[in-house]
This record gives sequence, C-alpha cells and structure tokens, in this order.
Amino acid sequence: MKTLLSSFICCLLFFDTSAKDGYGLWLDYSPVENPQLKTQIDPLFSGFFFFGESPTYDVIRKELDIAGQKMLGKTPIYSKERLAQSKVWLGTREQLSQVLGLQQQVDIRDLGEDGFWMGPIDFQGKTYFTIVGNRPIGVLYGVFDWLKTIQTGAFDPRLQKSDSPKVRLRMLNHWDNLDRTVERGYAGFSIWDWHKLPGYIDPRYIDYARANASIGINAVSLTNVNANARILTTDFMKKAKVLADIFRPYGIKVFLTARFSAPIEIGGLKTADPLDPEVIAFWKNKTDEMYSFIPDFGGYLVKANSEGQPGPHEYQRNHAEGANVLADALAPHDGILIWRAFVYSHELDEDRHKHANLEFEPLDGKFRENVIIQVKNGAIDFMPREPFHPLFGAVKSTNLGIEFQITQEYLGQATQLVFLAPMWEEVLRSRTYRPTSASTVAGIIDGSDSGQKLTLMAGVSNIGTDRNWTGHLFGQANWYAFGRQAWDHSLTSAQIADEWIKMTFGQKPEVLSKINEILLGSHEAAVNYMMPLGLHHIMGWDHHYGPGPWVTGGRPDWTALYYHQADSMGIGFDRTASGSDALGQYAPELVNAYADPNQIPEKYLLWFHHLPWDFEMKSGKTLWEEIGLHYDQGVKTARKMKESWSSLESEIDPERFDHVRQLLAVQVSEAEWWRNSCLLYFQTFAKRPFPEEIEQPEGDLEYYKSLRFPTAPGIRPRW
Ligand code: BDP
Repeated sequence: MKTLLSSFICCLLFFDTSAKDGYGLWLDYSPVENPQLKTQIDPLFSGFFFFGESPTYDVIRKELDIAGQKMLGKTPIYSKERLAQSKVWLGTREQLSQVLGLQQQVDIRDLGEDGFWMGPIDFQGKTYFTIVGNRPIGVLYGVFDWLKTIQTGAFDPRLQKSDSPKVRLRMLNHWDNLDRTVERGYAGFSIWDWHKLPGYIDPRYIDYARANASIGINAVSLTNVNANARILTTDFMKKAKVLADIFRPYGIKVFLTARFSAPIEIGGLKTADPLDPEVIAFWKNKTDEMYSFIPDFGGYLVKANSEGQPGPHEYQRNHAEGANVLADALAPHDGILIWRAFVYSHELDEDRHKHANLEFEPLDGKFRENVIIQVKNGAIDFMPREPFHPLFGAVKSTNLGIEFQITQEYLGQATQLVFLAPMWEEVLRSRTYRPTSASTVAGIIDGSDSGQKLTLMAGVSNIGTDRNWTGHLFGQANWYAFGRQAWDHSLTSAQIADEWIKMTFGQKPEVLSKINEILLGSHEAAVNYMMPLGLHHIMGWDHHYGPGPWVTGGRPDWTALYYHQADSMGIGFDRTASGSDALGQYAPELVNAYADPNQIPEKYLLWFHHLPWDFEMKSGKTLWEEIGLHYDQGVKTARKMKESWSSLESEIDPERFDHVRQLLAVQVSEAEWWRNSCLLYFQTFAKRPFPEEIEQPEGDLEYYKSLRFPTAPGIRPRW
C-alpha cells in the first residue's frame, strides 16, 4: 500500500498535468531534463540583479517567474541591494557603466535601439552572467534569447553573443473587423474584444504581447486594412489606449488602419479631398487627439483606391498627395504613415501585375520622409509562389516595406500544414539587380542596398480566439518564423524550424528530424499540388478555399481564366515583350534571364510564358506531363508528411498529436482534390493522356465544379 501511494505521489509530482493544447506557444518552457544544463542554470535563477527600474524590467521579472517555475520548478530570487551576491546582471549599457565604471563598460552603442549583448563579466574576482541592452527593451529581447538557449539546449555560460534586428519595424497586420470577424482569419474571431474594452483586460492580450516580444515583433496594426472609420472615434481611441498601455513594456507600438473617407464618415465633412483645408485640419486634429491617448502611437496603415476602398483618386489626387496629408499630421509626433501598394484598376488592367509600378514609380521622391510604401511580396496576391514584386529596386527615393501573409489565405488556410519560412526566404534572397547588381529584396527593405532608414517588414496575422491561437497548431510556426525573419532575414528556414520545434516539442532527435523534414518540405508540396510551375490564382471563388481553375464571371482579373489562359494550344500568362511585358518592369538582368522559356527557372515558367502543351521541359518531358508529375508529387509528399507524423505517436502528447494527425489526413484529401480537379480540368484543353507514372486522377470534373463551401471562414463581411 505504501509503495503504491508513494508511486502515485511520485507520478503527481513528475507528470506534467497541464494539458498541451497549444496555448503556451513556443513559450511553454518544458522542464530542463539535461542534468548538466540544470546544474548550470539553477544557481542563476537564485540571483537576478537589475541595474535600475523600468516597466519593462517588471515584465522581465514576470517572464522569469514563469520560466523558472516551469523549467526548474523554482521561484527566481531577485537580489535587490546585494549586487555581489547576485549571479545574473540585467540592465542598460548606461545603467551598468554608472555602477561599474567605464572600464567594465560593454560598448554596444552600434547595436542600436533594440540590440543586446549577453555573456560573462568578471568583476572583483567573480563572474556574472550579464544581459545588457541600449534600452530596457533590448534587455527584454536578450532575456528571451537567453531563455531560448536554455529551451533549445544551447546555453553555454562562457558564450558571448550580441544581436540586433536588421529591420526597424517588425509588424503584425491584423485584418480584424470591429465586430470581431477576421478577414482571411482561420483561427476563430478577433482577439480584440472591443465591446469589453476599455474596462476588461483579457489575459490573452498579455500572452500575445509576450509571444510577440519573444520574437522581436515591435509593432501591431490592430484593424483590417478594409477599414472602418469608427476606429478613429474617441470611444475607440480609449479602447485602443488600453491595448497600447499593455503592449508598451513589451516594446510594441500600436498602429491603426485609417479609412481615407473618415473625414466624411466621422468628421461630418462633405469631402475627403486631401488638399482641402478642412480635411487637412480633420487629420491633424484626429491625430493630435490620438496622441493625447497614446503618446507613442505608431501611426496609420492605409489601403486606398484598391478593391473599392476610398482614396485620393476620387478627387483626382495621386497616392502621394493622399499619403502626405496623413503623414504631415503624424510627423510632429514622430508617427509613421504606412501606405499600401496593393492597388489595381477598377477598370480592367491589361495585366494587373503591372499596375502598382505604373502608379508608384512616377511618384518616386514625392512621399514625405515618414511614409513607407508597404508592398506585397509579389505583384499579384500572396500566391503559393510568386516572383518578387517589381517595385523592389524600381524606386530610389521612396521607403519600401514588405508585406507577407502569415495567415494562409492561399496556402491551405487552417486545415493545412504549410511552413512559410522557405517561401519568405526565397523572396528575401531574390536578386533585384537594382540599385546595384548585388542587391536583393532583403537589401532593399533593410536599407543596406537602398539606403533607406525607415525600414519595415509586415505580416498579415494568423492569430484568433482559437485556444491554440492559429487554428492549426503548425500555424504557430509561421507566426514564429515571421518574427524571426523580420529580426534577421539571414537566418535560414532550417535554423528557424529547428528553434521552433525544440521550443514547441522538445529536443528528442527523432522528433526533431521528422518534424524538420515535414516543415521544410511542406511549402514545395503545397505549391506542387496547388499551383505548380508558375500557375497562379486558380483557387475557389471569393473564399479562396480549394481549387477553382474553372472560375469565371465578374471581374476578369478575379477569375482563374485570366491567369492561366489555358486553351487548346497551351497554358500560361505571357508577360514577356510579346505579351503584357510585365517582365519589362524588372532589371535587364532578369528580363534577359526570364524572357527565354528555356532559361527561366521552371518554378516561374507559366507565370511569365504561355507555352504549348508539348513544350519540352528540362527533364525531356512535355509541359503537360510535367504539370501532371508536379501535382502528383505534391500529393505524395503530403501523404509522406502524414505517415511521418503518425510514426511520432509515442513521442508527442496525445492532444497535440491527434490534432495534427487529423488535420494531416484532411490535408492529404485536399491535396488529392486539388490534383484531381486541376488535372481533369486542364485535360479538357490539353486533350492528352496523363503520364503513366502518375497516379491517375480520379473523379468527375463536374462534381468538383459543383462543390460549394458556404461555411468557409474568413470572408469579408458583406454588410
Ligand atoms: C487579398 C484578400 C482580401 C484583402 C486584400 C488586401 O483576398 O481579402 O482585402 O488581399 O490585401 O488577398 O487588401
């Protein structure tokens, strides 16, 4: 009896009873199991010394409390007065040098506002593990980095490390509506509970801030780019202020989307003409009022003259005239105006691909210094794979930021595991050949090639009220990867995957290697079974869920036919000089490389070329055969991902294991659906048999065409 009881108690003590439902994200802080690491870490948690006070140090203490409890079962000790008794020093460069004198100074001035240094400092015969920043927020970033080294088993007490972000604004864009629906959101409703604000603070707001700060995100735009002017009313400012106050110690600034017609809708004016004195006064007063609530308000994000949103064109003004009036209102407060370049014509463009360059290139140099033009990674719309947007490198005197989409609108939404880091890495490393022959997209947006000081990487958030935040547990990997790449785009997807897996699932080699393989192969798999070889925009109508290569009707540039142009002769969009010449908007080096269908990387083939079904590919097979092989390969990889995950059953807690297992089964059936319906559809033009080596697509095209998804999430409200 006694033995039974003691083993029961033992189980209670050592069995982690907290459910693994994904809420803890990568900050779950698993118990440190490695005895050597434990011996190194344990004493450190007995003596933290802060060189000063700051609200950010308060949140650091809270984080250390959580981490200490979870990793070591221990409440950290903060030695207030007794510096010599402490083990870990935390403070800013200035705070440290005031106490220690200049000879002990850690000179990190070149690491900028957010950088940090960590390592051992010898002082009066003792060694102190030290984390130092130029500002308290740098210390917070350093602490998160240090905790990561523990979580990933990389901690080394002798290690010296410094780090600083490459991009100044690392920003999430929520597409959250005030009624809590989320445009292109697949994880439930908006986490901003506007109704209960300002009175009630959902604890999620704090966990959200912790998660963002842990990966270096320092700006969030709370509301949908398809904006509601009401967010700029006094009532909503009071609500937004509460969020800004929560986020401030975590180094996160709040931005809001501004609807261009707000002067009419909430200002009672007859016009929103940006040159009208009353409109200018409206924006100035509104902005001054905003800063009276949120003194460090980040600024506005604006979608104008795009997809029916109001903008300066209504008044025969251009984007610069529109943007500058808001920028001028923000400038006295050091606010920033982010203006989106996602524009295309109400009237049909010859090729929507060209539109942004046609509008923005002539305005180069006309925007105020505090304006950033936010450019989607590609010229169409967050497709599974796109060549980089030709605006990168095309302007010389305009700040350009990049916008990625973390929410998987076109990449399997929340039913599919698709790790987006490889796609972003591909874009960031793409050579633009402008302004210099060595320039890359990353070099444009971080200023190293473009020279711009105001730099931005934005990601459309995939966060919602679902318990695990992102709908699919693996959506967390994309949130994580976005923050890491915004901080340091030179990190590889493999490095980021490795960090995330260890922090989320632990360090067992088998778990690590299998999940790593799943993550790193998942994007190419999705491209293959959805839109291989440069095909694009062939998804379902409006909800964008699943295949829809047959979609037609309404605006041509919202149909699939406009983009794939399949006919009995061939398939693809001719964007070379013989077609729309969108290719001509890129640097001559790229024009030369891509104009020839035999030279262009095959992943972009049908993006730039319309080719006969029998066009000979590098493999010696015909284009038609290669299309089939790619679709089939995508399905096979999805199945392999599913099998590989299943083999981890004994290694992963049941709740998370089963969640992912079920969704991978859905993913396989969705991959088969994509392959079958697209191949059957394209075969009606190609009129050729499928290559023998592929699994023959099954089903009836008419059946696939008849499928409807009235419950598909994430569609914009129609009222
Ligand atoms: C498209 C989305 C649409 C957004 C638009 C945008 O389908 O819901 O409003 O982008 O970026 O991808 O403004």
